[in-house]
Amino acid sequence: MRTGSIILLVWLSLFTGLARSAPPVLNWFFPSGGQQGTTVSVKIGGTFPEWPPQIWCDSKDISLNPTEKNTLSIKLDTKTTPGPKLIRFTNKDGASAIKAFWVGNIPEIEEKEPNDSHLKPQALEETPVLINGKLGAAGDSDTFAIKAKSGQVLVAKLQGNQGLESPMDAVLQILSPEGFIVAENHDRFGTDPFIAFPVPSEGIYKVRLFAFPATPDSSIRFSGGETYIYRLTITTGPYLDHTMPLAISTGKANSLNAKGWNLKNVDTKINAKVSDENKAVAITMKGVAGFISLPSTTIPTEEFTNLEKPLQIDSPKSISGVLQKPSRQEFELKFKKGAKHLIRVEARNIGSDLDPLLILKDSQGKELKRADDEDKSRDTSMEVSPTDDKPLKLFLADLHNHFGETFYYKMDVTSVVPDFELEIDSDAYVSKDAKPVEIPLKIIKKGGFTGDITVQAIGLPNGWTAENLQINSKTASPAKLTLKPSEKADPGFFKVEATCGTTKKTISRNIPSLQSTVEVFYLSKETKDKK
Ligand SMILES: [Ca+2]
Ligand SMILES: [Ca+2]
Ligand SMILES: [Ca+2]
Repeated sequence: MRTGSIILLVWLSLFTGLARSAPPVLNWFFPSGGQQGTTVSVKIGGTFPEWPPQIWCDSKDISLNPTEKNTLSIKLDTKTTPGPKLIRFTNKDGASAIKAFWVGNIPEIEEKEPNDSHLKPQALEETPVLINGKLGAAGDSDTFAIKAKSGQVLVAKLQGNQGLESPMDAVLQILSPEGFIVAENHDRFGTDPFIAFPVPSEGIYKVRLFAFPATPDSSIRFSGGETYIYRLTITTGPYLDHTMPLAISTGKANSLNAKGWNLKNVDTKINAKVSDENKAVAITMKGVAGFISLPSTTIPTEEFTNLEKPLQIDSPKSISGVLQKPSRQEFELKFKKGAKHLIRVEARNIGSDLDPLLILKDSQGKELKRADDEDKSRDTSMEVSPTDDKPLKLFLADLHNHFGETFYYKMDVTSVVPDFELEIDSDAYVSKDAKPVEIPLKIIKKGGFTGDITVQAIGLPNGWTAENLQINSKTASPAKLTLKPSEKADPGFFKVEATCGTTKKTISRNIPSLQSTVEVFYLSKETKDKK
């Protein structure tokens, strides 16, 4: 009897263990993207208590169809916008992490092993091509062979850590037909490498990649694993790297100039338009490899082209330029006494080689201040508030005095006005033991903001209630928005809105590792065991 009851007890706790809440877990997609106009069979790494699962996607222009377990058929229209599509899985117990599936505009293939040796690489018949691959185990390296001619630039761009969250710090190399390393890059976009190699003579060149862990450990071997997923673009044809200017003005027609490689026979004019709601716009060119996401801005954009004289700035604008000489670029700031402006330079964050340094001088040439790195970034910003009406001189330079075509920058000059931001700390919340959910909102005040803010949960699922949260000048940060579940509260999505006077903001959560933001959050109640 005794033995029997012990067995029963163990069995019961196992059973209740299984019955406990189990939200879906999503680790990766493979392939982690596809070409417009194709249907891709995608394997999903993770655990899914139900199949078919409930799927959330931030875009309506792709269709996701569960087939066999842990597999999705993803259909992409020819008009599907390129870039990251955010996907997560949900059930009554919660939501998985959000991951991105990337839509591109050039043909895609899958990597084929074995390809470790440069003597036995995977041959690429045509470019442009995007290879979906994995550094599947420790020690793996992948090599691809492509025929290239003198006068061409061989471009190789790896996406792994940036946008896919693969835990890898990859290295790219180009090997000559004789097998010598003729180009190597470790990091361009964060820790993801990029190479543009001018081909000296015709032959079969190889592109090789391997990786170290994104979080360094003591191993000296190359690193790998099932999560070491990458997308590698290779081309000897036209490649779009960035545009000039590097931002797009909302509500008007913008004429952009494509910059990159092998663009000699390509029309490099791009016409683009973006509405006020869109924070960014995806830019691709037909038949051209390379994708960029341009930020939108409500201030005028301008390209700094006539470098012979300082560029005059007397009002907010977004200036794009390239540091083409070892000298610094000069601006003349004509602001009124006491007017506050913020000058923010973006370079490394947008793939430029420039490590920006800002130096502010008075009209006599006396240095007032300089700004270099900021937080964890090499990019920088500076607040300027003149003490008289005389113009100020602003210089933008590279910290290491380097220069060249890839030393581009975007410098946004904006007036500092009272404003606020609220930062939300997650994209999914769960009520434990039927208790209310508290959502911390970090309050960020700018330009001496003192206003009152009303925060409201919008579109709560059935059975949930929330009182509006009032934030005033005395409220401690983070403020807490409380959501209360009833006995029969449903799981579902909601948004958070903040109002101050006539200003209304939808609170979004920034996910830099996926180069995305999300503004719908998931709410659920932990399943209680019935004992
Ligand atoms: Ca591999
Ligand atoms: Ca390999
Ligand atoms: Ca790297």
